[in-house]
Amino acid sequence: MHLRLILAPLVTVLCLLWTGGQGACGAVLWNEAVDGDLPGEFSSPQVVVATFGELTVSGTIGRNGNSGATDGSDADYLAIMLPEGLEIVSVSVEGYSATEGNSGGGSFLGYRAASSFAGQGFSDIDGWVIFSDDFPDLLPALEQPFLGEGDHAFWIQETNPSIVEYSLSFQVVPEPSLGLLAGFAFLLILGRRKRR
Ligand SMILES: [Ca+2]
Ligand SMILES: [Ca+2]
Repeated sequence: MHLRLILAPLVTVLCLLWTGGQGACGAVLWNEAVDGDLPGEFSSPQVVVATFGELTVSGTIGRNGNSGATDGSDADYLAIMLPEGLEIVSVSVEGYSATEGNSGGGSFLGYRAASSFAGQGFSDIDGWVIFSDDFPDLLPALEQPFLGEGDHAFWIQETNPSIVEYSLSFQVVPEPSLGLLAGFAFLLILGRRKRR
């Protein structure tokens, strides 16, 4: 298991302890029902700045009247700016349902390590995945062990004649520092001694 995925639950526990178990580390990064449709222009994604915690992005794609997808239906473009010292260690699908029509095997998500896309071809993306409601983490499919500081653009669309509601959860944690690694190693050693 990747070290960052081992550390992520530890950081989550520390976060809950820090906030008194209120779960205040979670936040809505974008909710189309409140914030409006994400842009359909691949060269101008909606830019959002990530913070520490579980960040959700919720929206609708497909034949809902908006545009930007390769078939003319609704595409959503989002660029997450990760400040120095933070990492995205997983992107999970929290919700996925076709409210109209049949979405087939899932919907398309393209990724590029940039603030925008130069086009809508496969040469314009660094990775892609067809996602549905059974995806605990999209990063392995995108061949990204984690996303570090900087800009990360996401292109979400549905190409079947349907309307899909989706909700993605980005887990943002501090990048493993030497102190955190030393502390984790100490806890491991302590745990092994107690088991003896
Ligand atoms: Ca949308
Ligand atoms: Ca859109």
